[in-house]
Amino acid sequence: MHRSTALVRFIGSVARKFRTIEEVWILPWWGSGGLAAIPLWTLDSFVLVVKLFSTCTIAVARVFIPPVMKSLHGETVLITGAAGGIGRELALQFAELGATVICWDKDARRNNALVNEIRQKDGESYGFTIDITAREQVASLAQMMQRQLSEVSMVVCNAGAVTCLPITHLHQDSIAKLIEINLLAHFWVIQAFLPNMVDRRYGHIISINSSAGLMPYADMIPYCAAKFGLKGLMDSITEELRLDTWTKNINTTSVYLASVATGFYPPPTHRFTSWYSEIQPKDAAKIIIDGIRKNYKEISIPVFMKSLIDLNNLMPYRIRIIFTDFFNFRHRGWFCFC
Ligand SMILES: *[C@@H]1O[C@H](CO)[C@@H](O)[C@H](O)[C@H]1NC(C)=O
Ligand SMILES: CC(=O)N[C@H]1CO[C@H](CO)[C@@H](O)[C@@H]1O
Repeated sequence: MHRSTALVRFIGSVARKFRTIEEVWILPWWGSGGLAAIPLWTLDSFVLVVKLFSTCTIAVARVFIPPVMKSLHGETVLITGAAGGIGRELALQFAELGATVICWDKDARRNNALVNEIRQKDGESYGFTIDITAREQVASLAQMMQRQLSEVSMVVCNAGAVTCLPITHLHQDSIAKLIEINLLAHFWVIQAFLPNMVDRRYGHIISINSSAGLMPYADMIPYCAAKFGLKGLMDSITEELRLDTWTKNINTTSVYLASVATGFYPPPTHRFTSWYSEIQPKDAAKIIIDGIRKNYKEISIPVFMKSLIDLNNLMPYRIRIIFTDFFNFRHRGWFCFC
C-alpha cells in the first residue's frame, strides 16, 4: 500500500517535470513545424489512442457493473422552485435518503407545507420564500444561510416557467421575465453558492432542463432560447470546472426531460403518445436522484431521447424537418405563466 502511493507520487512528479520541459522547450520547437514535431506527434497520438481505448473499455464495463451510488447523508441540498412538480418530489426523496433539504420557492404557503411534511417524516428541512430573479435577495439569502445553516453542497436549479404562444402574441415583459426565470436566475444561484464549493473543493450543481434545450419547438421561442442558453451555461461550467485541478471534484449534472405530469400545462402530443406520453414527477425524481448519486453528467428521461435528438441534429435541415413532421410534436393550447 505504502509503496504504491510512493510510486504514484513519483510518476506524478515525473509527469509534472515533463510538462514543464514540454511547455518551455518542446512546444515552441514543435510549433516551429518541420521534422522536430514528429516524436512528440507520435507520442501524443499514442496517448490519444490509449485514452480513447481505455475510456471506451470502462464505458462498456460500466454497462455490466454500474457505478456505486454515493451516499447523501451529510449533504445539504438546495432546491429552487421546490414547492411544486418535480422540485417537490426531489425534496421529499432527497430528505428520505438522509440529506438536509433547503427549499426555495416564491410560494410561501406551499413551500412551508412541504417543509412541514418533510419534518413530520423525521427529515431535516428549511424553507425560504424568495423570488430567484431578484439577484440581491439571492446573494444575501445565500450569505445568511451559510452563516446560520450548514454549507450547501448540492444545488438543484429547478425553478422554471413556460409559455406557449406565437412570438407575435407575446408581451415583451413576459419574454424578459421568462428569460430571467429560466436562464439569468440560474446564474445568480450558481454565483451565490459556487465560491463556497470551490473553497471546499466539494460540490455538485444540477440543472433540471427540458428537451426544449436540445431541439426547437414552435410557439415556445423564449422558452427554447432560455433552455438552449441553460445548456450552454451548464456545458461551459462543466468545462471550466474540469480544466482546473482545484475544482475537478465539483460535479455537474444536466437533466433533460421530455414531459412531466406536473399539471402546470396540458401534456404535449406526438405520434407515439400511446407508447410514451408523460412521466409522473415521483418516478422522474427517482431517476434523477439515482443519476446524481452516480455522478452522471447528463440524464435524459426517457433514456433514449437525448441520443435521438443529438442524432437528428447531425442531419441536414431538410432531413431534420422530415423527422420532426413524422414525430409530430405539438404543444396543445396557448398558455403563459409569467
Ligand atoms: C464527482 O465525480 C467523480 C467521478 O465520478 C467522483 O469521483 C467524485 O467523488 C465526485 N465528487 C463529488 C463531490 O461527489
Ligand atoms: C430549470 C428549468 O427551467 N426547469 C424546467 C425544465 O423543463 C421542465 C419541463 O419542460 C420544466 O417543467 C422546468 O420548469
